[in-house]
Amino acid sequence: MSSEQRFEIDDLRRADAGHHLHPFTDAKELNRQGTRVIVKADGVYIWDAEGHKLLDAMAGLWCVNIGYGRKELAQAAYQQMQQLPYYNSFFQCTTPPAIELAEVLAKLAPSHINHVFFTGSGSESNDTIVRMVRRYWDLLGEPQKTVIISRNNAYHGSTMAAASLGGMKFMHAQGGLPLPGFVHIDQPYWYAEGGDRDPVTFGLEVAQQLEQKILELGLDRVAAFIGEPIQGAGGVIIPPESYWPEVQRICDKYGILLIVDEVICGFGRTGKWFGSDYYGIKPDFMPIAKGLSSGYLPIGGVMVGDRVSQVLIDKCGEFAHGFTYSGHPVAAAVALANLKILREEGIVDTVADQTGPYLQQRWAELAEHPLVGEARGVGFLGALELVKDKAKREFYPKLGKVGGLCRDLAIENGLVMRAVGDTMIISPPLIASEAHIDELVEKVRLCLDQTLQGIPKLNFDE
Ligand code: PXG
Repeated sequence: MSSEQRFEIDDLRRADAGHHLHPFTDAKELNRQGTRVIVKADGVYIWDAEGHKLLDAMAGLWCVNIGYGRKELAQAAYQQMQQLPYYNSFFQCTTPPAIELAEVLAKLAPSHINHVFFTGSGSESNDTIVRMVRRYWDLLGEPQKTVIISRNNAYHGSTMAAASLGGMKFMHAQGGLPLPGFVHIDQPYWYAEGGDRDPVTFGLEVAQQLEQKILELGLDRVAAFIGEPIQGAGGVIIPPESYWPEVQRICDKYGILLIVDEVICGFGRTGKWFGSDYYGIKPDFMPIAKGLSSGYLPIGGVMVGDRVSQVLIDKCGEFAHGFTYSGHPVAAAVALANLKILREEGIVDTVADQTGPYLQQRWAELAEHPLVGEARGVGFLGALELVKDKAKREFYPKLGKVGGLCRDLAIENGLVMRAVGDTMIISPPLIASEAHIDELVEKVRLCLDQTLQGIPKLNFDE
């Protein structure tokens, strides 16, 4: 695409409204407003078809870790497409990029994780895990161990099994979910649900719900627990420090499998390669996607720990599962180029030692704003709780009104920031500099001021 390319926005919007069904979108509402058409990007910025420049503080959808416009990834795709655009990994075949990527991932992952099963997305990764978990227990002579325990307000994808793993009530309300075999406990969301308990006590209590649920269902039925190290789509929910050690203890005590969803936290988002490294947890499975290719091409995978991979390898025979695009050579080549940049440019360490602490320091300053009840973050993740009463941790009525206003103002101010209810969230590209962080924080502050001014005009009765 040349930078001079012109877009007929009205034609594009008409065609979009006529033929394109968008994900997680109210189509009637969107078609009334007209979609925002993004036409180019560079570094931490994106541009829409009308020429507006926006600082993309969401890194696309939590994925463009190395930032936009890296020619090395385009080159890797171009070369691999000329050499071999496609071949599969079925029927005793595979391709060099898939092999090399598996080896690189095994080196990056915690030392007890040495295998990967490739998929096309995070959702496919989680569906794959459900099948692997069930197969694992079946092979060990416990086929009745099928239940996976997850958390309310978790997000693990949109396919039937992944949405069942997830704990989004509004998703379950459509299509008769969750499927049988998926059970949810409370999330470690202290700010909204901790009441008057201190965070450490609350973290322990919600972790111990796992133990109670195992005992209630019967250990003979419970196969695994799944959680994101930090919930992303749920609102950048950072568990109290007591939470993950207690979950690990319970999984170890009862021998159930631990699935740590790294789709957002993986590849540097927390300042470590994986959220599991950040929290010192030892997963049996890590679903990965997004930052694996920085979103340049769709690719995901399931990192499988030795405990499970040895059983699958030794006892399974054919594991009857796979995707046309498992280990796609072009996507794998792009992922390799992405990981090379992350490693050679020291991007993960920079997030850990320099820009991450700087972002967190600047982000924490926003807690002084009259609208902000809490400013929290880890690495390159951040959240602001917009509240009516800071002391009582009380939200405005009709969650989403104030957040929605703030998000819309952000767009007007040249910033992509998301609202989950009244929680504003960010997940910027990992290459954002201190100057970008300053720009981000100043824009957020302006949005907060304007939101505060706009609240009296909101109709909370609608
Ligand atoms: N696990 C986690 C933790 C995710 O965040 C998935 C799995 C599914 O990945 P795929 O590649 O199938 O989309 C995700 C995806 C949002 C939002 O609104 C977040 C995601 C996807 C769509 C919207 O924040 N995360």
